[in-house]
Amino acid sequence: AATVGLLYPRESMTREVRSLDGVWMLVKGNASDPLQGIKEKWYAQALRKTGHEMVHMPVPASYNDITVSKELRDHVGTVWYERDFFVPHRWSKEHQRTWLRFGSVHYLAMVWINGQPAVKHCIGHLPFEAEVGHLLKFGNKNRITVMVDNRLDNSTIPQGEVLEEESDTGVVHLQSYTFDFFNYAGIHRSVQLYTTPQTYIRDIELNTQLINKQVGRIDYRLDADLVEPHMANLVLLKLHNHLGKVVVHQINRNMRNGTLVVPNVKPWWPYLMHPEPGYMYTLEVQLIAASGNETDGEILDVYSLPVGIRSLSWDNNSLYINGMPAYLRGFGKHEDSDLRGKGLDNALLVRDFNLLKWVGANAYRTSHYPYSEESMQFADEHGIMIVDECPSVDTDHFEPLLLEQHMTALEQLIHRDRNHASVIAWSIANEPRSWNKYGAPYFKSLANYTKSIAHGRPLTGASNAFYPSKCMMSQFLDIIGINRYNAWYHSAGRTDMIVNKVFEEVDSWRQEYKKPVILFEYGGDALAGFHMLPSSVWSEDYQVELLSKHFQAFDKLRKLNWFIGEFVWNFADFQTEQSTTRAGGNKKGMFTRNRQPKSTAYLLRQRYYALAFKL
Ligand code: GCB
Repeated sequence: AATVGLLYPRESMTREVRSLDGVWMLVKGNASDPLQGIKEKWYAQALRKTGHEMVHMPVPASYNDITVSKELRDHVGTVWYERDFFVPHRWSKEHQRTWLRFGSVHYLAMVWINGQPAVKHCIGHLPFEAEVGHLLKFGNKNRITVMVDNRLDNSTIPQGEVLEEESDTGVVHLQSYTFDFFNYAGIHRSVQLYTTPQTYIRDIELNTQLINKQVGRIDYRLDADLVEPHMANLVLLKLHNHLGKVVVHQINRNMRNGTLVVPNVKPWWPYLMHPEPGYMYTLEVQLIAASGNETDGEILDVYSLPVGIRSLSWDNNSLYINGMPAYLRGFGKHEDSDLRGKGLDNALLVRDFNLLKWVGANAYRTSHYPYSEESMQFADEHGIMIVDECPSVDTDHFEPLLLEQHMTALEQLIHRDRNHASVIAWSIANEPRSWNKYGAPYFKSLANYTKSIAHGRPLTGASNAFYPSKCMMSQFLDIIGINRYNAWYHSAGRTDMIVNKVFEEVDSWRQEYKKPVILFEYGGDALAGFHMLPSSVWSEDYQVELLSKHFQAFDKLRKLNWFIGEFVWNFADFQTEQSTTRAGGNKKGMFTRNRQPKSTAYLLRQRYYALAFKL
């Protein structure tokens, strides 16, 4: 079923938001019987009554790196979260609704309130919510219980396999997967309770465009739930500029859709493409019950949504923002940090955007899953262009059930992010094993479906097929994306084998598909502080040399006008599963895991500023 609702929770004169973030309790499920808690109905009573060991667990955060227990870090199966909370009496008023919303839980979540089922969700990385008023005790203490299952199998996005192996203490379960980032799990983003009136604004969909240099337009579609007897019969829309002044207002009586024409528009521009990048308006939407022809009546619901006004288009050579071709100076990133794992952390978020701007970047790809809604809002405000990737990585075994999940993931992602000016493309997959013969029909269906809901954005994806013709995905894309590790996974140590190779490889994808091309990944690992002269793999010196050789290839490619972006892998070092090819994680970052620069960060900064100012 198509996603409805899920507007980001915002307070207004008709809405309240209450955070359930904080320190919860956690019980680790039985590794050899993950569903024990369900069978024994652990949700029916306080977890402490089950007699199992409980630990404190911060929310939001991954649970893996918080304690000192290897069992919990490497746990495969379910864990149970719980906390108590109060809801005020005033929320029980008639014509009032209460919602429970999760920013994301990885991978599968089942939620109970006071022992009653409230909502469930899978795939991680995406928000979900439910109306919960009927389950709550108003003016009283309530209990919320969340079961989280981190197991990946053949039909999860991404895929994995749970293996049984013998250990010194008996049979153990191991999660195997082929992608390299650690499979962090837990309640990764904020948990909120919020209220809306009974008659409320369920959804808003926006499309923006510049009609000419002076005039912008916003096409909107509203979805309001109108409930007797509080029927709204009029919508009032007000567009505020960044100083809060109303620049356009409109009364809408059809309650569904319309267009706002914005004179003297200040368009949304990417960082360093204009002196005032990331310009955001705020669209205020009011549902009003007016009598007769009057426009002033009772305000039933108000919701305000930030909006950047810009045109986005593309052809077989380039991508255009407000009619200007854009060259993407970017990164592959991860949501990853010390202790928190993939948990949302505002200090990290703000630091990352400060670093992105310091380095002169104007884009990143949300490799390899949807990032937090808060980060999408930041990208809008700072003019950072987002290639928005769904959680499909290393897809293999192209089964119908997987296709269905993959479509659902894209549908939820697009629904969540379609109103962000910063989103310039949807990435449908990273490095699918797409040379397999089942790949073509799979990606044809997936791409057709995604195009039908793409909301004015081109489709892209990151391929690592050895030859362009072997890729079963790229023929269905608008922008070709490739990942290449010259002088790292191939010809390690040979920085004299980069310039021509990269040029020829990228060019061969252009020749095959005649579409714009982005290099979504290139790079090599460097241990911060490790130096070697002459340079050698794993040293900062080698990483610097590897990057500068790539830059030579990019400069040749850029002259051809269809090479539209370079995304170094990776913004920062990140955690991986333990392996002999990873030294305490993946060290391909330009910054360390705690966001301090390596030598390459300075080199990249020189390049990105020079590109931005065409020096
Ligand atoms: C890739 C993957 C990325 C890895 C990277 C690496 O091709 O897309 O997820 O982290 O290589 O460093 O091996």
